Amino acid sequence: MKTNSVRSRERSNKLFDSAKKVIPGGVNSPVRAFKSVGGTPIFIDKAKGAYIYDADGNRYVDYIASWGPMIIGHAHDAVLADLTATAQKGTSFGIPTEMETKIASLVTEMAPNVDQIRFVNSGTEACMSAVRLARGFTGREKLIKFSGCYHGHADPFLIEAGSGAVTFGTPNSPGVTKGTAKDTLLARYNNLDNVEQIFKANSDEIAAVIIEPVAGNMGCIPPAKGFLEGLRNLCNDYGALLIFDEVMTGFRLALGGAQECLGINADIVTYGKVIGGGLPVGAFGARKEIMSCLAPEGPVYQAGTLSGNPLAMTSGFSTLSILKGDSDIYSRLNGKTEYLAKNMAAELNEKGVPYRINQLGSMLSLHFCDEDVVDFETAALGNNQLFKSYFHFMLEHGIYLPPSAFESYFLNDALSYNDLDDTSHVFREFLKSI
Ligand code: KE4
Repeated sequence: MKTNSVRSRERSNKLFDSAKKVIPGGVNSPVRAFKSVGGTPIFIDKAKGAYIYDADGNRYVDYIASWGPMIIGHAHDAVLADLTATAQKGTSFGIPTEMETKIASLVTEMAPNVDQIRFVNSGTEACMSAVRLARGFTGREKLIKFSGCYHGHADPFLIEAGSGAVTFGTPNSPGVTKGTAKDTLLARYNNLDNVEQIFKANSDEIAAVIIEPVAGNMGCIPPAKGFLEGLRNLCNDYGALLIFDEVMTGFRLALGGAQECLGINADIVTYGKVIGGGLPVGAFGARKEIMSCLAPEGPVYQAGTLSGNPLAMTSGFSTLSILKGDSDIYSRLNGKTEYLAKNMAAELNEKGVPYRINQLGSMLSLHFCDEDVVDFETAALGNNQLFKSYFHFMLEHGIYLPPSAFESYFLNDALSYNDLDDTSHVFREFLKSI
């Protein structure tokens, strides 16, 4: 086994000290600060394929892929070539470009039940815009979301959100007004009766249900059998729109994302991450009847200076084209993820450590608990102390995992079976050490 035991991390530590002087917490997104696992974050210098390299020159096998976008691997030659060519022609105009139509056409071809798409600059923007559109289209105000699901940091979502907010144990963020919070109703993931109760109590007031069709912000949690179908039927019965937040699952689980993979059509779908191929892109799409309500065609306002930016559109178009042109990529990605899950389970069974591994497609999470992890409450039962030791042991041996038990792994196509075997071997060493 090639152990990439990490040498010094001195330069990362120095960079973190400098960053903290001028950036809150030294990071531009909280989960990067390692607060839930402790220790000091590494600073990345470069990346290529399946590997990231920190400021001290240490190499890591990367299992977060920038939290999803780098599905075809880091610094892909074809994407870089397209980006370089685009950049030579200018980087931003605030005027329409043909590339926006090209990627919109490609996405509407790939995404089931989406006639039109509007590009924005983040998953948060996509989700907040989708909720405003649903409220404008239905004339209703209330929103149902699920405990543990994360849809970005817009006010309507920071009501017991997953991901960073849960990791910090502050489910309701200060700054979110009571007025906002009253319009967001919380349901339990994979609990259809609970959702039906909420609908009954708020029957004609609910504009939309927003959900991660495969949750990735409380670890990876697939929908229970019949759950999404039940949501679809409840939305039909009560005249509410079903919003699939596919920021994580879009173009990852299949070309057509969770809608294709799980065979359920939402009314509005949001995208991020993979759709930008590593540049800042979010998007939301729906059938024309709904999208025609958006300004400038309709009254629901939404805008953005850098929306449809040429570089971001090029990066997304190039990435999506590679995915579309490679008929084998999803079976490769899924096969690698299943292989890793199987080998980790074998190590855990041999050691006799209680665990659950949730996996769907190229999303995976390991939970140190002896109950099935099916919602936020069961995800919170994990042994976080053990998770911290696991995270740091793997990091010290050149394996970069999500620095929180409430996150999913995102495998990328550049990972080799040797990388996966090295990961399992390091994992075995970790289990021996406890
Ligand atoms: P952004 O605004 O971070 O681009 O997207 C928000 C978002 C929306 N919906 C889902 C399902 C998401 O997972 C996200 C963001 N995901 C987190 C990872 N759990 C981003 C990492 C971070 O916050 O730094």
